[in-house]
Formats: sequence, structure tokens, C-alpha cells
Amino acid sequence: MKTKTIGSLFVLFAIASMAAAAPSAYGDHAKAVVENAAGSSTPGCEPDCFIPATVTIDAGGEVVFKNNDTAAHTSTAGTPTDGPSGVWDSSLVMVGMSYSVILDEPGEYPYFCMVHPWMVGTVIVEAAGAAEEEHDDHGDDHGSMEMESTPSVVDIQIGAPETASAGERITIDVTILDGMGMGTEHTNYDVVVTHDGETLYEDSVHSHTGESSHDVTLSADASDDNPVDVSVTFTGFGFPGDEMTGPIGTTNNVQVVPEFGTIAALILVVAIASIIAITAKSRVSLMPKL
Ligand SMILES: [Cu+2]
Repeated sequence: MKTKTIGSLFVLFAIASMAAAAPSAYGDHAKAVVENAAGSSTPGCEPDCFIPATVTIDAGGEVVFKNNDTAAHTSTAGTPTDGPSGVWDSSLVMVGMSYSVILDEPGEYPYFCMVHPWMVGTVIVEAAGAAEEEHDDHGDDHGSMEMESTPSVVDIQIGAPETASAGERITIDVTILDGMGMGTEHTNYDVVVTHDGETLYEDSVHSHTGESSHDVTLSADASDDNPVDVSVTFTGFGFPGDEMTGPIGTTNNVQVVPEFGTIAALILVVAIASIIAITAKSRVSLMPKL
């Protein structure tokens, strides 16, 4: 995560310098600078421990947190009561250093200092509006920014039933998480289910939550020799028709190998045990009559 953040910072600087070269494309709120109030490591600076405590940027704009105080601070998205939201976290910013973040999604983002929880602030990200159209002409810039907010690793989780026999409808659950185990958004992937050399099910999914369920009816029993293969391939983050980002091509597979032999054997054992029990009982009850 650290290295990714550092990587993103380079992207940020690259974008920042482009923004400086073509300020008109980014409007007035491309960048905001927030400083830590002097002496904010002891309470009493409220409500202006971050100066200014509220800043507004356009979507895709940058907030730079400068630490000109005499103590280390963090800028961590979230609130002291609910904890970090995960949108950004500077970790400790040493005296004289700064941290910057680019925010693409419009909204209101509260943040705080993890070390000094009385230090709170807000970043407001406004939809870029007219500036957005101009900015979209710069296809390359747009791409870099998308990458900045896109997970570079995906964890594909596939849930499938333990048993599967002919005619049964099985449900396959797919969940795509990012490298931190968090849910993903605007997630695209292909789901393919094959059994007995036959493709039973094929779907290209666009999921807003990175989750989906698929019902598949089997034409034959699944067995050790004849497992149901479920393959999920990540095809990128983005809206259909957009340029896709992320670790495209990441694949995960599971086989539904119902331990059919074992289960059948167990059922048989139980059945035999019951027959013996019933027989024994009936003999006991029949005995006196005879
Ligand atoms: Cu602090």
C-alpha cells in the first residue's frame, strides 16, 4: 500500500504540473492547500486546527496538506468517532513535509488527524461541470487519474455449493475485492461454468458492488472425474463502453467436486444403521407375541 501511495504521488505531481501548464482546463478549484495550525498538537485550536478547515475542489482536483507545525500530523479521511473511511490516509506527515491527494468523486469528505483527534476538517469535491468537458479532451490526463483511484490488485472470491447432482440448480456467488479486502465498484468480469466438456453458463457482468450471483442447472452429476469448473476473469473497472482499468485478466477458478462418493457412502451407512435399528426394535416388539 505504501509503495502504491508513493506511486500515486508521482502521478499526482505529474498531473499537478500538467494542471499548472493548462490551468484553464481545470477551473478555479483544481487545487487547495491546507496547513496544520501552529500548536495544534495540543487541544485549543478547534475548529481551525486545519487551515482552512473546509476546502472545496473540483472533481479530479488536488488537496495538499502542508505540515508547517512543530509536530507530526496525519490527514486521514473519516471521523474520530467512526475512524478512517479509507478514502485517503497520509500516515504521519513530518514537520516541513506535505501530503497530497486527488479526489475524483464529488462529495463531502470529513477528515481528521489520527494523532490529535480534535483536529478535524472537511474537503468538498464538486462535480466539475463545464470544466469537465474540456478536461475530457485530455484523454491521457483522464486515464492517469482513473488509475490513481483504481485498485491495482483484485481478489476474486467464488462461492459454490459442495454438492451438485444432475438437474440441480446451483448458485455461484462471485465477489471481487480489492487488495485490502474492501469491496469494489463498477466492476466487470466474465463468469464461465463448464461441466462435462460443455459450457453450461457464460455471462459478462458489470456490477456496481463487485458482487453477483449466478444460477446454473446441471445436466449431469458432478463427480471427482467430472467436476463443475467455475472460472471468473476480471475484465476491468469502469462503465461499459469506457476504457477499462485495473489488473485486467486476473482469473480465479474453482471446481465443484462434490465428494459424492463420501456422501453417498455416509447415506448408505445411516440407512443401514436405521434398518438394523428398526429390525431390532420390531423383533423386540414381535418377540413377546410369538
Ligand atoms: Cu495532529
